[in-house]
Amino acid sequence: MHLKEVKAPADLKGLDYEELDSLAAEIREELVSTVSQRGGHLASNLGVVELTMALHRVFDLPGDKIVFDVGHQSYVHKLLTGRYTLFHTLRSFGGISGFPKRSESEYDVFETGHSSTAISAALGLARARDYKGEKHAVIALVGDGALTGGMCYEALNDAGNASTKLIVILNDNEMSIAPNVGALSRYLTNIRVSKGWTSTKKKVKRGLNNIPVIGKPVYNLINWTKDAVKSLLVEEDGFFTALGFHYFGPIDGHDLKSMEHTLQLAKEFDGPAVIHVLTRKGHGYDKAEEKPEMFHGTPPFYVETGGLRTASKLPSFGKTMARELAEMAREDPRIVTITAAMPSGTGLSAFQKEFPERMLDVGIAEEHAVTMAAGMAAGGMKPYFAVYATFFQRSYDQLIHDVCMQKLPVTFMLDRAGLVGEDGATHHGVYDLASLLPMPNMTVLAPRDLNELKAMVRWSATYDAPLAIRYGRKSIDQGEKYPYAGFVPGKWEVLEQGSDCTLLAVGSMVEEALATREKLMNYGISAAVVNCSTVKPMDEEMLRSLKDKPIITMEEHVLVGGFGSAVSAFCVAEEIPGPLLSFGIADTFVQHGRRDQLMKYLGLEPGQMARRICYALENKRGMKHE
Ligand SMILES: Cc1ncc(C[n+]2csc(CCOP(=O)(O)OP(=O)(O)O)c2C)c(N)n1
Repeated sequence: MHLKEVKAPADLKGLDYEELDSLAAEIREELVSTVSQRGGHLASNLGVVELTMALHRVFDLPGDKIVFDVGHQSYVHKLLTGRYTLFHTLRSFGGISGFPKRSESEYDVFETGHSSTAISAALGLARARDYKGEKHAVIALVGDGALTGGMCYEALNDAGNASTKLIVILNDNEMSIAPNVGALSRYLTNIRVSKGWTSTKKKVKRGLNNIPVIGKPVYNLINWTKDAVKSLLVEEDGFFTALGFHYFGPIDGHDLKSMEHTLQLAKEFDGPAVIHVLTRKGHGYDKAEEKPEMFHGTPPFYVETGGLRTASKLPSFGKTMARELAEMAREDPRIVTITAAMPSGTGLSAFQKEFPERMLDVGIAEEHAVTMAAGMAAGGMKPYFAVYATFFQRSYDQLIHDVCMQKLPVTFMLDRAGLVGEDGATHHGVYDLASLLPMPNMTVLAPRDLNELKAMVRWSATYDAPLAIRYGRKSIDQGEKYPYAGFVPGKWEVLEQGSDCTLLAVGSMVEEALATREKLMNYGISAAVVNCSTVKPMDEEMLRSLKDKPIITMEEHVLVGGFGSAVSAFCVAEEIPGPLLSFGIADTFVQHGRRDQLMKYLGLEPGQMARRICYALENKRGMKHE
């Protein structure tokens, strides 16, 4: 049977192991080919091909339920649940999502994107089942990286005590995005070693597979199977057992037969069970096996070489920040940086290269990272927590209670603020201002380009209170046309003068405001453009000085609680005219697609904004004439 003939998981059930092997090879080929065009989470999906097939053969979805932690490894599941023909639209505007989506399929029972939620969600589904007197299985598929997140322990603690029937599959590939960290990761290594498993990474012998361009993995299947069955007989006497779970494993996650055997045992077990599965990230595509971190989430690439199809000419905001901090750290021993399992994504690996002992990877633990940073600040250090704006949402109470209330000098470098594009709704960083602006003692900055970011980072070392600097995924350098004049906190920068209205723009929207200004000229409208780089505190003096002309705010953030709202509130309090228009993100979850497509969808493309401004100014004039 070919992959294109698989319409539902039931189609897998009658296949023999030879057919299943060739189906696995086809799945890998499809994964590599589609992700090479669309970008996405390749290495994690290559690692769970057999695991996902085994799950669909042993369990009966959609009656039985699987919750995918993070959900980035759900592509194989999508391919096996009737979405093969749509798979080429992966992560594109209007296409299928890179994460589980309830609206996409009845086989996607719970949506994820942020890490470490699956055990809680699965326990909820299991309890709902029990209340309703139903009998189906509920499974949480969790990576060893995700298991560094605190919610997992709250859920395990609750589930082990409840003795509800629930299966947790721990997909242990020894990697988060980067190599996994922490004491629990060490514990998992100990289990592997004590049960006679050498490091799965070491066990890989790269090479051939029966996929032409992908290469063929070679290892001794017979040994794997024997080991797997043997290890099942060994009772774990440790962490999971202590929490009230029955522990199965470790088993070879690329050996379909032994995995099915274990899943069947767990299916029949009446209580909470953990199955410890060993997989290899990137399995079956040599480039991804060699560089699992790079192929964790990749932009489009060439299959033959693994090289990216388009490489950005500019360094990212994150890398620029990290290099600047490294320079400063040479002189300032107080500076330490923190990441929650994202050293490369945040750019901090550039800092880590020079100061490995001053870059702390705390695991996928954003809440802990914030309070730990607060502790470091209270102890006299100068911590910088670099984190994607969307994952920072996790740390809201820690921000209030541990940082702002005590006015501790923790600096948050909020990356991917704004629309992130293809990762979609769970990943857009559009709620950070709404959480930061109401917070007493908080200062919030947003650079218009890389040069301004550097100046802000320099300045941050002299600042002794909570600070957040937000910047987007798209790198911007305006040095040629708008050379940077120097950062003065609390002072906005007039980039262009104009007599008809003033565009007040934040961060990434400064570039869009300048483009909108050009478009407005075609309508005979002269607009000033102001870079509002200190979002809090606002430049109140400038705002007051603008009261005689219409002002228009622009931000890549939700409208409620964002910059436009803050300007409106100030104007109401001062009894001066508020914004004529506020551009930002409406009250909706924005789906996936290229940033330019999403901006257009939201009416934030410069031509669209110029037209709206033109109508609004005409209406205003019309009202004056009446
Ligand atoms: C709260 C949160 N922080 C950070 C991330 C970014 N992230 C996505 S996947 C991942 C690593 C997950 O590792 P693991 O669970 O072991 O899965 P694997 O990719 O190794 O299969 C991270 C850090 C996230 N999705 N959610």
